[in-house]
Amino acid sequence: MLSEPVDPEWSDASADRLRAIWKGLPGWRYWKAVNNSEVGIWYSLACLFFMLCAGAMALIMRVQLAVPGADIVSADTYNQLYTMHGSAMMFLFAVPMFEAIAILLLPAFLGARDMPFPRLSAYGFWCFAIGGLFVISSPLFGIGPDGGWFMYPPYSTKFGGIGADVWLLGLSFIEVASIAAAVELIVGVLKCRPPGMRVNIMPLYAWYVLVVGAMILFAFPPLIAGDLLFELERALGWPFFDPDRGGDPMLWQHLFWIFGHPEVYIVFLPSIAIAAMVVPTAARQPIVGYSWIVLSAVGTGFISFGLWVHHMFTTGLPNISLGFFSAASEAVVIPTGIQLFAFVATLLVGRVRMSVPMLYIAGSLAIFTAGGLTGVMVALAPFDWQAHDSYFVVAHLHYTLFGGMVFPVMAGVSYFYPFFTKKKMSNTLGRIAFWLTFVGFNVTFLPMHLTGLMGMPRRVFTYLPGLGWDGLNLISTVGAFVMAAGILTFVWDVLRPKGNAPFTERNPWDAGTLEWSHDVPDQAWGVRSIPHVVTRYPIWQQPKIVERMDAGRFYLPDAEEAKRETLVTSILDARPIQVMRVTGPTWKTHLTAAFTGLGFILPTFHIYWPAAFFLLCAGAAVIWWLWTSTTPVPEKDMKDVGLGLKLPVYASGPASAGWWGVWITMLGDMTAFASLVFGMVFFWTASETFITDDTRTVLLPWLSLATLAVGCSWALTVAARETNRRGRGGIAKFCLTGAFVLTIVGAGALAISFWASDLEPTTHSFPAICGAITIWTLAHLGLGLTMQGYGLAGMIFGKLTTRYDADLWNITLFWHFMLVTMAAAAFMIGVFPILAGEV
Ligand code: HEM
Ligand SMILES: [Cu+2]
Repeated sequence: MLSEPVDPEWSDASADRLRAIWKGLPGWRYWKAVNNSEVGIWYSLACLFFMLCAGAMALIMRVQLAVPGADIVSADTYNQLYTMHGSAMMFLFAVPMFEAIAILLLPAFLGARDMPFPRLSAYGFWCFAIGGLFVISSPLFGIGPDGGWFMYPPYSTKFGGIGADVWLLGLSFIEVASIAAAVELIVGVLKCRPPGMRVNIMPLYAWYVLVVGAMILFAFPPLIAGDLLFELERALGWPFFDPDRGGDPMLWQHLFWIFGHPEVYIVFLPSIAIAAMVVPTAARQPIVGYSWIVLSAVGTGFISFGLWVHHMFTTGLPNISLGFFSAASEAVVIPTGIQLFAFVATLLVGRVRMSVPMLYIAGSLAIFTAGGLTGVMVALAPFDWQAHDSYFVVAHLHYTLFGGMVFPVMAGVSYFYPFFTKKKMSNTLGRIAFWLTFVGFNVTFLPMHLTGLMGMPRRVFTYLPGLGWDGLNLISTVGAFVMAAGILTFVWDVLRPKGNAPFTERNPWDAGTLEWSHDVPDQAWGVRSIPHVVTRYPIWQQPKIVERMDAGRFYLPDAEEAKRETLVTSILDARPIQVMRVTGPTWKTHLTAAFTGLGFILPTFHIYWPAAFFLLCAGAAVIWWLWTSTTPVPEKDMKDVGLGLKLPVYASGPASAGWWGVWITMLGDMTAFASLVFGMVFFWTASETFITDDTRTVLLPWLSLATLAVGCSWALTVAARETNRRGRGGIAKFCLTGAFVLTIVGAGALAISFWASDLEPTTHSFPAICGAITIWTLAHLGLGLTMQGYGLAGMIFGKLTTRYDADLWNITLFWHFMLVTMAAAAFMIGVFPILAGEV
């Protein structure tokens, strides 16, 4: 069947229909786009912009440090500069750059037409852009955060103007967007692969996206929970980190580094993923040790969550923890080593072409290995006691970040550039940029090892002459400018207009993976038809595949109903299960992002009521957006997708991508909640005065009522789904109404149990953490209530029926997690204090 010729007339007509529906809008309406190709480009350019800002701040710091006693900037400005430099590089460049590139590339790797939830990525991008501009511009107005990129209390809870609020609220806002993108990427990898692409043949890049997405899901929520506690302390005086009132600044350090260490790997693994795509192409040889690489990537992901304490070696922890975390930190060398060795092996067995991308990969391997070696040094606690907070650490972290992130990203950009723009970057400029950056980098950071060992502390705005640091600092500053020249050359080559340059051929590097099947010049539809893939390097290993894709021989070659469509397949073996209709251009996402932005940014200036109002508006905008676009009732049940296959157009429950989206989001949500619970247990183990004989607790009868009501509300929600499924719509409506009422009762009782009790959160960490858990649970009840109302409205207005019940499945899924949250909250604030202190 595959080899039959296609009717040319049909082929042209169907191509026209596809083009029409995927085409972007002209003029200013271009900005309504939600396609992964548009959003991905904006996202990457925004990250690049933030990177350049943060780099400029670094140059100012280097000028200030060039000679002893300089006064280019004041101490106060210097503090803001390094804080913003570090924070922006990590939160506005390293992580979002990964997500931007992944959003841009992933569908192409998978032969999909778009990401599963295009509007979600657009929303995430606009949130990121608003929040990022707000945070990065704060030093211009002198209100930048100045507590360092890890914001340790007590300094940051007590001093520093509103800078800490800018950091906490601005970055939390961005972290939410990062999690949204991670959810989308995970669902993309799990559910949007082409038919036949079992997990064990998917491109390594997709594996890394999956691992890193999962890491973001478990690493960011503890930080968000920490931000919440921090902001409650700053705004309302709840003493989580104040030892005078039973708090403990170490809790912040734990929550921060439970995020902060995996963050290092969140930054590093996606870059390894780029190497995993460039290396086989450069060696013209499938990657050596595919399964080993996958196992090591997953292993690195796991181990990286067990290392955070190595950032706290100097805080006076017990020796047993030092030993354990030191050993674990050394252990991560093994999976990292395996991945690097697999690349080296591939290069050894292949015939390597030293293309520009390969040059950057080689540079990255060299620099990262050097950074890894100093990592092995600082992972030894006794060495770290000496090197901690010195320039040795600054040198170490930049070696890992440049080797593990900046160079691979440069490799990726020059490698994929022809894929995005159909033009090539200049070979000469590429090599000049590489050598300037590489040499400049080493001239800047190599001497810092020495300045550090000679005792220069990090985060100082100046130093005295005659300490032996002068010459080394001057060299570092000169090197920084050489490196800046290299990076600017590279950026110029990326951005310079290439109007006259000819289009490149289609697969300029002779790569084997699916993304290079894209047509030249590019079409917004991505692939002309979605292929059946049975090998790891289809272009190398499945003859004629590109030709047949182009001819529209495979799946979804047409857009008969003028809808944007892509295939959904099963998780392990990629059996086709649904034709998913994805959403198109809109302004709703911008509106929602603007409201969300105001809701986060206004509290920075201590403007609370308008902020609450705008958050409500954001909620309303989300409802409007979901109501008008997600899971619409289709005009027909089944659709012929080509090659004789008929698939349903609608799916609900575990077959649908949306259900998985909710599931994965809730995993992140539970992680944040678990971090609050961790906080409570931490206080209890760390302080003897946390629960004492005269500790008072919440009102237990009201708490019990709340738990009971929420439990019943959950049961009724499940009952609504089941009765609806069996065609008993009337009963279902009745159940859901009952659930709605019970949720209100439960939330009310929970609020009373805390606020009518004697607990006064500002007095001590115990009432404060109980209050935080109560607020968290109440907020979720509010969300659960909204969902129940949404479902009810859906039933009344015919959007939700027996057959089309995806929303109800998703609502019920949320409620499973709601039940767990409520039960755990009730246990922690009601039962645990009694067990723990015999109160
Ligand atoms: C353009 C080249 C860069 C230069 C010249 C540079 C320079 C510096 C300097 C001098 C410091 C120490 C400030 C101090 O302790 O007083 C620093 C800190 C830092 N840099 Fe960079 N950097 C560069 C690129 C990067 C990149 C690409 C990243 C991450 C992806 C990064 C992440 C950090 C972090 C996390 C800190 C710690 C900030 C803190 O102490 O709170 N830097 N950088
Ligand atoms: Cu670490």
